[in-house]
Amino acid sequence: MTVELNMPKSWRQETKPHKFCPGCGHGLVLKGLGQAIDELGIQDKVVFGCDIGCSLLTWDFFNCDTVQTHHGRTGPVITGIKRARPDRIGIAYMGDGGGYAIGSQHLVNAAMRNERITVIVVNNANYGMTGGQMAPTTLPGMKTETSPYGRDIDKTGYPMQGPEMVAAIVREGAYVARGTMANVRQLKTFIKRALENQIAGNGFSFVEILSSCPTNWSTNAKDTWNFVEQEMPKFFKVGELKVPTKKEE
Ligand SMILES: Cc1ncc(C[n+]2csc(CCOP(=O)(O)OP(=O)(O)O)c2C)c(N)n1
Ligand code: SF4
Repeated sequence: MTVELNMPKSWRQETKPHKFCPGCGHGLVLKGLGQAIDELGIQDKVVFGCDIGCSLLTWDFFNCDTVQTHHGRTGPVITGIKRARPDRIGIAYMGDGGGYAIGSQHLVNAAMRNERITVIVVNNANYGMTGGQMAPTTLPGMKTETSPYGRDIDKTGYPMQGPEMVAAIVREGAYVARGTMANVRQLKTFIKRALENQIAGNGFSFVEILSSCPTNWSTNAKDTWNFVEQEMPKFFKVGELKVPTKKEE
């Protein structure tokens, strides 16, 4: 019996199975992204940039031009490529540590400049690759390697809300949304709309995806799913925050 592989065409089949831990959300996010690339027929135009952190495991993930960057610097690298080659579709893919901690100034400035790129931030509420330290997105009371008694919001503040911040500073023409791995069809739709916004030349597009890290959360399958589906949306509201209404002047 032959088993038919259900993989996006834009995935590199010879590098699968992928390298993420079992139960990791990155795989589902990348499935949605791969399907969006397939449906838009843009595989030959995409330049995919991945960060340091577990996103770097995507350096050989797609049959697309790919660049792996310094931690937090994927946005500037993809911005440079897009400015040099406006005909390309630039995708900057990173974790919440890369996007909201070390790379936060790049995210803010790319959004302020309304760069015609698509940024995807995978929010797993911790620094995954380095062993589960507290991230800007760690939930109040959540235990991590560096918050063993739970995140104390009096000392470390509330979780960073990336899409809300980006939506507040972008200009007309930008697209901003938050999806979740608990709804792959919806996350694919959000990523597809973000890419369409770039293709239309409207402006900056930004999608955060709520995602799992069972290895560092130390959760079983049921608790992992519950955390993504029930706990994370209490602080991170899923949906579209900004949809372009007119092309920027
Ligand atoms: C300039 C720099 N600072 C720190 C590090 C160490 N480092 C590697 S991965 C990482 C955290 C990654 O976390 P995140 O961006 O949330 O991605 P995840 O692994 O959770 O997908 C850190 C701090 C680094 N590689 N380079
Ligand atoms: S450490 Fe966490 S984010 Fe990284 S591959 Fe494993 S489960 Fe995924």
